[in-house]
Amino acid sequence: MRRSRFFLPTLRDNPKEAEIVSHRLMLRSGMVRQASAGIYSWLPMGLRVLKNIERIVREEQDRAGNQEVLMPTIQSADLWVQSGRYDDYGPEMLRIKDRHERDMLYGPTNEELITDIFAGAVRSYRELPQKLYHIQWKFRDEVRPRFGVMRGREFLMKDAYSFDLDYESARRAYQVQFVTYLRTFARMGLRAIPMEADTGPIGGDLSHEFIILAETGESEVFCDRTFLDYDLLGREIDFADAEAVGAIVEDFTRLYARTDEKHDQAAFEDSVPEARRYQGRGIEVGHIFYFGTKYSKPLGARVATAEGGEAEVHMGSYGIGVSRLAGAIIEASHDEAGIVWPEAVAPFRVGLINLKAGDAECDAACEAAYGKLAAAGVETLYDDTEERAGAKFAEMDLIGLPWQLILGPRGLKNGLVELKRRASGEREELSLESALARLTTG
Ligand code: 5CA
Repeated sequence: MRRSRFFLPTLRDNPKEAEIVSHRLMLRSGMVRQASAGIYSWLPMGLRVLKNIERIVREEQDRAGNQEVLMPTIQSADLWVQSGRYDDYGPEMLRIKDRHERDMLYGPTNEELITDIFAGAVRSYRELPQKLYHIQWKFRDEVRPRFGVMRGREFLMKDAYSFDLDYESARRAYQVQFVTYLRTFARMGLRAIPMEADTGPIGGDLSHEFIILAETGESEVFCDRTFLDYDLLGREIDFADAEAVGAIVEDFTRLYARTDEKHDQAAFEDSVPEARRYQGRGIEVGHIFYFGTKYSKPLGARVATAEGGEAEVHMGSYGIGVSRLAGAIIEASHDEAGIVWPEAVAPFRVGLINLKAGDAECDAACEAAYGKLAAAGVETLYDDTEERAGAKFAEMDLIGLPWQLILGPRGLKNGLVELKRRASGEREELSLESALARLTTG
């Protein structure tokens, strides 16, 4: 993509309404624009990141044997009346009437709808287990939408649902999602710690929130600092091996880690030596629940059992805040100059800077480099504009692409270009061929 053509409305100054760094940087780097309170448009730069996050979430859900569906954003109120949540959900739910005066709503989550789909299709224990997920926009009329996409009213969520014959099998499904979450967040360069959590309006008695430690987080958390040295699972997992999966969950739930609703100061002090106690704030990027028959009972999700009877299925639901993650990753990865994107979610891998646009030799070298990167499938933002060098550097640092490839007439005379790693700030002078070789491998 050529910078001169790219729709990238960056801001020089800090927008006043943004209280936290990720919100400031998302606005300044032209990723999103607010449409109304807690509702955002995603501009090209932001959408590229959102899609990368979504792709990782999808790949990991698929890998663990979940099947993707797509349910609508607008739901009929009927199922919610049946489950008893139509009244429970209160003013957070956006209620709508259609032209026939029927009660509809913009889904804040999908337990009811998915349970109804399941109940209409599955009759026998032989068809279990089932694991379905979708990635869809949700709406919650939050009391205090704030921090940009971190607490929006409209937000993108991955929600998965599991259906099992009994508790034991449902617990395995829960554990597989638990481990899948560790992998998913690790791939985004995040250290997300699973913490015992309250179940809120979703309900149930077993639940973990996945939390990134950050002072700007909205959750108050208490945990053992040992987590900060944990290998959070970049490695491959055999999900068919229930014992191996169970062992990982065991390993991660052994240490004290709880959100404030579940916190017990005496237990914390008993189990964690003072020097290892972390008490601070965190960002909830995922939340998983086991809630047994809470929805299958009222919505009639029953299957025939091997013994000739009938049983309500045991369910769990598993959420990831896909749009919130865009902000959370920035909270975890930035410096004074701007965003530092981890490779896996970066909107482009390389920023190619032409230090003297209009200079025939420099233009030709940049065009050649741009062509080679494109041919190798390396996503590149080519700054071909006539801005000053200083402004180009500042903007590249702000938007945080992992690599900067810098070409100027002075270096080119000696056959040299500059390669800068955004994360470390390390710069190296080398030949264009060596630089391209570096960027097109790995
Ligand atoms: N049905 C369950 C699991 S599928 C559920 O809705 N869980 S949740 O309420 O915890 O939401 C799942 C995830 O969505 C949260 O962990 C959080 O990362 C994200 N999320 C929740 N509310 C918002 C919001 N207002 N703005 C942005 N992300 C949100």
